[in-house]
Amino acid sequence: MSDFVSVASDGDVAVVTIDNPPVNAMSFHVREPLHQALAALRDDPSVAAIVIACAGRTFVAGADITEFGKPVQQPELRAVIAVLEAIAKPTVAAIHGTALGGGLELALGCHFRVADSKAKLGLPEVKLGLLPGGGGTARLPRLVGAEKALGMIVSGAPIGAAEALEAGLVDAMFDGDLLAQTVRFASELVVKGGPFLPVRNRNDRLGKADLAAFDRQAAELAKKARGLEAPIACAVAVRNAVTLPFDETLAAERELFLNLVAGDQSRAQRHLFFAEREAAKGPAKDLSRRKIARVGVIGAGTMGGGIAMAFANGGFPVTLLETSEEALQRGLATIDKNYAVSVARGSLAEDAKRERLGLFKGSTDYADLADCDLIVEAVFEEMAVKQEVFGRLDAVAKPGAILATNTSYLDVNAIAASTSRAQDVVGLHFFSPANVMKLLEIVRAERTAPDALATVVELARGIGKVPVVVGVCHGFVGNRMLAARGAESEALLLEGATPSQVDRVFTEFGWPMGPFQMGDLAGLDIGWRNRKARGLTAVIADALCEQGRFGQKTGSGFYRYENGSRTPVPDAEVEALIRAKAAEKGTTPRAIGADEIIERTLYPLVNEGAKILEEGIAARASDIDVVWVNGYGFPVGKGGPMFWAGLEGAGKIVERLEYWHQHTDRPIFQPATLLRRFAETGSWEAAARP
Ligand code: T1G
Repeated sequence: MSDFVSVASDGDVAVVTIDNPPVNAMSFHVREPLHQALAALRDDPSVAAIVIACAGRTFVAGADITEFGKPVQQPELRAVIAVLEAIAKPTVAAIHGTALGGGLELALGCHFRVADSKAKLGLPEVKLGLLPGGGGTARLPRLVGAEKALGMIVSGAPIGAAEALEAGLVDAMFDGDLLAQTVRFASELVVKGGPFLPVRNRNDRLGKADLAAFDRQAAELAKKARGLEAPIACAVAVRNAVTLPFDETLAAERELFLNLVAGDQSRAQRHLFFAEREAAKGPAKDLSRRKIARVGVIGAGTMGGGIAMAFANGGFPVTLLETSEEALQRGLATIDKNYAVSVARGSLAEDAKRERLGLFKGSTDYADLADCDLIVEAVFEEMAVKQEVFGRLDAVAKPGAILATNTSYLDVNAIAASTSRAQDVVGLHFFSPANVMKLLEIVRAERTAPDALATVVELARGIGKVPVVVGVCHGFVGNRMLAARGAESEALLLEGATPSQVDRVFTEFGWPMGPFQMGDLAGLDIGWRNRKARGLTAVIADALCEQGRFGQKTGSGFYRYENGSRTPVPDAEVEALIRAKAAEKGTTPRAIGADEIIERTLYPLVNEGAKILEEGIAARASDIDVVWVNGYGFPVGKGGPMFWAGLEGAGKIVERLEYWHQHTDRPIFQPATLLRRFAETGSWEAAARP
């Protein structure tokens, strides 16, 4: 056999075990021996049934994503499944862990599937800009029906074993020794006798498909695609299962798959898949980790409450500290309400809510933080306030406790300097709402100890965050680049663009919303306060704030929001204000095209990313992509600003930045040296080589 596929016999049941750590991906070195083993077992008269199982922590978690974009090595997964499905003897997949993508498709090639009760099953290919390419779009609908299959494949979300059993995707669910019970399941099939119907021949669920309902569901899902091709292709492929013969469905699936896998969107999404994992590796794996048993959070406001929930959601006991009992109770009440909303939505069970709330301990006394292993402050964003808090923490925290600041911008070195333990200080920049947003910028200060850093990186993954280690500068990676992206916003308005025109260019690019809508959502008063603190002005945004137009929270900002609606309505008053401010500046409005808007917002975004790389604030370009996709809604189909720069053409970006630099002399348009090198070399890695 091979190191990756072995065969053992348990009576007349053959057990094929795949062993390809870490996730049993269906790599070529698995497909080839598996294909051979199945053919041999098919022809072996002593074998009455076949079980396919996996060693390690999971059943096959998919095709090997690293193989995409390279020449295909035969046998392909589809050929392996075809051999499997043609076997007349009963075949059973023993599923534990996560049977995903090509892994679930392999299992669909069996007559039966049995699952450990904690297993998950799904077809997440859409998250890679693909669709199931191993027959999943033809076989899954035959087991669970077209509409359930459509939802699973277009969302890419896995389902649990119990739901899979209920839906008909698995035939039995076990606890305990999965393999032994699967072998017994297979032996009983032998006794019962066949014939055993392959999935491809099961058409009864399809016959009941309500195509009109299916099309309505597909149309609803298409609205959320936001320019992504894969969700649309997934719906087409699943619909084919209802309307076409099996083999034609497979052929159509193959064509759709080949089109997607070669496209920029899938390349971008596969880039992000590996980029997130690369970023989460943080410092070297071999560093020791500090034990984190209890977390303290200072501040029970929006950020502090969200951060506390993020840790409680990860199972950590949390001590939540506020300055007064009234503020503390208000914060705890908000947390309770947030969990209640999740329960009402059905995304959290009532007992889970009680369990999580049971993890909270409220206090107004710093001394109560003495038993915390990690303490995160989320107090007012002012250096003096933060330094006072850290000074007090230095006095009460136990030795070795990690002291983290949630600052969005401030110098973590200066905060660390207000303690006697700078080696224990790190930044944990959560994004609001902290219990929801995935991104966590982990700020490595000059003296942050490597083991402290490694501890919080691993902890971040453990609570479901996407960690990116960043260096100290004003705004770290995300907010510093956000400032560059927004630097021209006022100029664009004064020169003739309208807020809705700029926002429309962004949404057509694939952003969930544009900068002006985003400002209204977050609250214009936040930027206004920051500008005043730094002696800066923004004539239009300041004027709006002076009129009390803070955005959605006040019913108007750059847009009007009627009767509490969140729908932005262009406001003639705002456009008149813009015209008046332009006249004061002697600026004559002109027509501004979409290209110019992109060049004056997204090109500076890329350029600032290049400067951040040059300064070592980010370790790699893909980290910056992870920040922007997970923290700011950069469209996944474009892979993040640094990946997109390659799609857009770095040479073109440099040329246009030079043009705007000549016309405005503004520093954000001065092309970074590393961007020029990227234009010459074609990759950020090559550009960074001396
Ligand atoms: N191919 C190659 N490497 C993979 C991989 C895959 N499918 N899945 C994971 N890895 C690597 C990953 O890069 C990391 O490597 C290590 O395994 C641990 O992963 C034909 C076309 C299974 C839920 O999309 O969702 O099948 O960083 O850190 O958090 O229709 O991995 O250690 O060097 O994520 O425990 C469809 C992708 C593929 C599933 C485990 N399948 N994987 O999560 O570990 S396309 C997927 C995951 C396909 C067919 C189509 C997760 C996981 P390194 P990890 P984890």
